[in-house]
Amino acid sequence: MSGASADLVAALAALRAEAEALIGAATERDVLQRLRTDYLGRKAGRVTAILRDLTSLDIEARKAVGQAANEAKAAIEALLETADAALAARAHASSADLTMPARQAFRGALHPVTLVVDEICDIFRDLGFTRVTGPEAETEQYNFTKLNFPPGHPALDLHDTMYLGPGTLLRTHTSPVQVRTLEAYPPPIRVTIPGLCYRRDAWDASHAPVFSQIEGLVVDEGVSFVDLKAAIGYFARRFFAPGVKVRFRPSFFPFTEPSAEVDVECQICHGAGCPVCKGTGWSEIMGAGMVDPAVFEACGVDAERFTGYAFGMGPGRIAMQRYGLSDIRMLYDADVRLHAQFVEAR
Ligand code: 2NM
Repeated sequence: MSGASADLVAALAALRAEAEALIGAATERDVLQRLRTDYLGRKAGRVTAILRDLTSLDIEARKAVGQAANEAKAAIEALLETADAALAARAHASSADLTMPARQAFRGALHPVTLVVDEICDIFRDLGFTRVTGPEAETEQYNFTKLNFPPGHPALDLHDTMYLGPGTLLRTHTSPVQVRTLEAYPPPIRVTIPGLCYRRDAWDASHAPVFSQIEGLVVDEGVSFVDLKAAIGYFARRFFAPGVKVRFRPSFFPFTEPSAEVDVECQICHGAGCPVCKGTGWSEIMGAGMVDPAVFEACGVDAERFTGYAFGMGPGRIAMQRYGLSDIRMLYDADVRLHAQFVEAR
C-alpha cells in the first residue's frame, strides 16, 4: 500500500471514530440529520469526498481506500439509523405514556334539596299526582284571602311577609298555586307543587328567608280523611322505610278543616329519643288537612259536590333529617364539599 493510500485509510478510520462519538452524544434528531450531511452528504460529505477522489488513485490504492471508505460509509449509516430510531422512540414515549391512568370524567352533583324534591314528586306521581308550578310574585288575594286567611291574620303582617307593593308580595307558601289550579281545572285534581317561598325570617340554624316547599292537592267526589291518611302513609313508607310508624296530631291551618301535623318515627334513634328529635322519638314531616269549603267557594268549586285534602312539607327540613345536617344554612352555602357527596345519588 502506498503512503498516500495508507494516510487516506487512517483518515477514514479517524472520521469513523469521530462520527461514532458525535452520533453517540446526539440527543436531538436534527443533530443526527446534520451529522449525516457532514459525513455522507452528496456534495460536501467528508466520506463522500474521499470516495469521489478515488479516480485520482492507482488501481491498488483505489481498491484499498475504496473498501475502507465504503465500510466507513456503511458503519456511519448504520449508527445514524440506530440512533435516530432510539431518539424517535423516546420522543414518542414522552408524549404518550400508555401506562398512565385515563383522565377522570367529570360528573356533576344535584343539590340535596333537588334530590329530595324529585324523589317526593316521583312517589306521588305513582299515586297519579301531576307536578305543576306557579308564580313566586303573587297577590294578597291568591296568597291569603282566597285561602281563608281572615283580614288581620298575623301572617299578613309586614313583619312576616315580603311585600313588593300594595297588595303584591313574594308568596309565603306554594298554596296560591293550588288556588290557581282550582280556578283553572275542574276536578278530579291531583297535583304536587314544588317551589320557592319567602318569609321575613332572619337566618339561623333552622330558618331561611327563602326556602322550598312541596304542597299537594287532591279534589274529587267522595274524598275523605281516610284517603289523606292512606296517601301520606304510602308516601312515608316509600320515602323513609317500609315499616315506618306515622302519627297524625290535631292542628290548625286557615285553609283546612280538620287539620293535622304528621310525624314519622325518628329515623336516627327509631323512637328511643335523641338530640335530632329532641328526645321525642318523632320528627315532624308535614302539615295536612281536608280543604276548607270556604277555599272551594273562593275558587269557584262546588263545595256541596266536591271534597279534597291538601298537604304541605319542607324538602329542606326533610333533606336535613335524611342527610344529618345540623344547620339549614349548609343548604345555601354552595360548598362543593357537601354537594360532591351527592354525585352518585341519582
Ligand atoms: C299545608 C298544610 C295543610 C294546603 C291547603 C291548600 C289548599 F289550597 F288546598 F287549601 N293548599 N295547601 C295545606 C294544608 C298546606 O302546609 C303545611
